[in-house]
Amino acid sequence: MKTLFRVLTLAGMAAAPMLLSSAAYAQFAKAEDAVAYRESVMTVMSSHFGRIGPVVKGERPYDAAQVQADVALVAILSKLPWAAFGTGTEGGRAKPDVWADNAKFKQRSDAFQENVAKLATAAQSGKLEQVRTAFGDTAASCKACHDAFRKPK
Ligand code: ASC
Repeated sequence: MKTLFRVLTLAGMAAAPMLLSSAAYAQFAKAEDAVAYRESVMTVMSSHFGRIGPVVKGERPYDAAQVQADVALVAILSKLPWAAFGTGTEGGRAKPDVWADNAKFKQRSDAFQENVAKLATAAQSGKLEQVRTAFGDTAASCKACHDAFRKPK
């Protein structure tokens, strides 16, 4: 019985990443639920990303562990919004081109995620100079996607 439990636990742990990737098929009852989900993720991600800005500008002391913690959250959050841009979820500040030019949207969101991965590597290095460069590249890819696909307020 104990062994069976262990096997089931391990199987559950192995399935966890699949559950995460099946978020790509996430179902939202209403379009507004998808809008609220993606806006919430962006808000929290922006909070943690934004904390690194003053550090790379030299306005706040560099605490490598704190930057790593913020970047770790950004890395997780950066995977989440995309499943909430499914067909029929038009709304919020998303421009119609998210759906009309979805290939470009995917390209921009992929580029952003690649930059976040590089930022995570830079944070792990513990070197502020590397964090500064990767942070700038990531911010540029946030902006590139927003400029093309987010309505101004
Ligand atoms: C942020 C945030 C963005 C990006 C962008 C970078 O913290 O909320 O949208 O950085 O401003 O240019």
